[in-house]
Amino acid sequence: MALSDHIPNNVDLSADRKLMKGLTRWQPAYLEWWRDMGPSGFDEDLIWLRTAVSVNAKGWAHYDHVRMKDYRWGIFLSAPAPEEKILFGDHAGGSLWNEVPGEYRGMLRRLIVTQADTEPASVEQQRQLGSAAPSLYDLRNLLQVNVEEGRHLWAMVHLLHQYFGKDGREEAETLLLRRSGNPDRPRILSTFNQRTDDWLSFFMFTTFTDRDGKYQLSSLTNSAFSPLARATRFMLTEEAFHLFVGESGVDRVLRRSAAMTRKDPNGEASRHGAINLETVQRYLNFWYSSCLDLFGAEISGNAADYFASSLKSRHREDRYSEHQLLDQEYSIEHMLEGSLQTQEVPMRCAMNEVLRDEYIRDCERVVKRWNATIASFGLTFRLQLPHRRFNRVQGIHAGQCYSPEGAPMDPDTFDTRRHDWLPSSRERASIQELMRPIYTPGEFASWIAAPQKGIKGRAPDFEYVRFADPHHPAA
Ligand code: BYC
Ligand code: FE
Ligand code: FE
Repeated sequence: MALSDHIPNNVDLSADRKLMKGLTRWQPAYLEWWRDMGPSGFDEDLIWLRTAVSVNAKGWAHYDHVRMKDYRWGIFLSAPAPEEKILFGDHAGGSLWNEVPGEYRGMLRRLIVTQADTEPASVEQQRQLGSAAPSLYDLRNLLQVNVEEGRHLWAMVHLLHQYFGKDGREEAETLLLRRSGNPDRPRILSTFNQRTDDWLSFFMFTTFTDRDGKYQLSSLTNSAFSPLARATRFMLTEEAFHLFVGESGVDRVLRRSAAMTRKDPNGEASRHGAINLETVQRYLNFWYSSCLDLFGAEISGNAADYFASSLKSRHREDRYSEHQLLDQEYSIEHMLEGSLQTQEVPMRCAMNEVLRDEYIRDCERVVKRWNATIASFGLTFRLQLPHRRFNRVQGIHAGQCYSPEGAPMDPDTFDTRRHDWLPSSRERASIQELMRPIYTPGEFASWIAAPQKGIKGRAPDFEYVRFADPHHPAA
C-alpha cells in the first residue's frame, strides 16, 4: 500500500514526491516512538476511537473499534478562506504567505517546534494512566486524547518537512528524541516535564494545560503563514474534546467528593473512597500555576517580534478593531525594588500577558461551573484560582514567594505553608492509592461519578474498549 493510503490527508501528499519521501522516512521512527513511549499495554485491544478522515463539517470524524497500532494519523489543513488578508501586525492588509519568508524563518521554526514538542510530551506524561483507568469510558477518552496529540505532532511535522528543508527534517527527528522529565533531554516547556501519573492530575492537565493549547493555537490561527494558520484551525476542533475530558472529569470527581463530604460526620470524603475537596484545591493550585508559566514572560521581546511580524496574534484577533498596537501601553504589577509597583510597558511587549489574561478569564468560568456543582450538594466549600503571581517559575514573578491571594511573603513563611497550598508527596501517594483499574462496562471507581451520558450517543456502559484477551493483564 502506498504511504498516502496510510496517511489520510487533504494536502495532496501523493503529488509531492519530496514530502512523501521525507515522511516515509519519519513514519517508522514515529511508530517506534509510539510503541516505546505511547500508551502502555493496549496494543491488541479494540478501542472505540474517532479518526479524522476529512475536514468537511459533516464527515470529518469517523467512529469505530480500532487497534491503536492501526490508527491512521492524518494530515489535514482547514480550507483556505478566499480573499483572506493578513489581519494584524506590520504586514496587516497584505496577502497571506504560502512560503516562509527568509527573514522570519528562524522565528517561525521556533514557534512550530515549541508547539510540536508539547504534543508527544503529553503522550509520554500519560503513558501509564491506562493501567489505572477508573472505567472503560475514561480509558477510551484517554486513548482518544493520546492519538489526537499524536496527530497534532504529525500536523507540525508536516509543516517542518514541507517548508523548512533539511533543518525542518532534523527538528522533526529531534522531536522524537526528547523525553518528558528526562534531565538530559527534557521537553522544551516546563509543565510538559511534570509527572501526570494519577487521574486527578490528568483531569487537571486536560483542563488547564490543554486550555493553554487552545489559546496558543488560537493565536496562531491568524498567522500570515497560511499553512500554519490552516493547520492550527483544524487542531482546535480536536482540542475541544480534550477540554471536555478535563472539565467533566474534575466535575465528576467533585460530585463524589461532595456527596461523601456530606455523608462523613467530619466532612472527610477520603474516608469513603473519594477525594477530599481540599486535595482537589491543592492539585488545582499546582497545575494552574504551572500552566500560567506556559504563556512565557510578561515582558517579552520575542512576543513583540511575533506580533510585529504577523506570525502570532491575540486570541480572536478579529474581534478587536485595532491591529497594530503601536502607541498603546499595558500596566503590569510586579515587585520592583522591594515593593509591588505598576509598570507601563509597550503593548506589543505584553502580548504574552494579554493572552494569559484571556486564559485566566476562561479558567474563571470553568471554576464557576465546578463551584455550582459543589453548591448543588448544599456545601459552602468553594474552589478558587490562585493569584497569577503564586508559585511561578517563569517571568517576572519567578523565584518570589506569594500567597494564593497574591500577597508577598518571605520564603520561610512560604515554606511552612507550602503544603496547605500544594500537594505534598504524602498526599500524592494517597491519591495514587486510589488508582485501581475498573474494566467492567458501566462500572466506575469509588472516587469518580459516572458521566451523565456517553460518547457520540452511546451509553456510559457501552463497551468502549474490547480487550483482545479477556484475562487482560491489567484487568
Ligand atoms: N518553560 O520571551 P519569552 C499544547 C522560554 S500547549 C520553559 O517569554 P516567548 C498542548 C522561552 O522559550 C501550547 N521555557 O518567550 C497542551 C524563551 O527561551 P529561549 C504549546 C520557557 O517565546 C496539552 C525564554 O524562556 N504551544 O499545545 O515569548 C497537551 C524567554 O521567554 C517557558 C505554544 O507554546 C516555559 N513555561 O514565549 C498537548 C506555542 N516560557 O528561546 C499539547 C508556541 C518561556 O530564550 N510557543 N520559556 O531559550 C510560543 O508561542 C512561545 O515560545 C511561548 C514562550 C509562549 C512558549
Ligand atoms: Fe495537541
Ligand atoms: Fe490537546
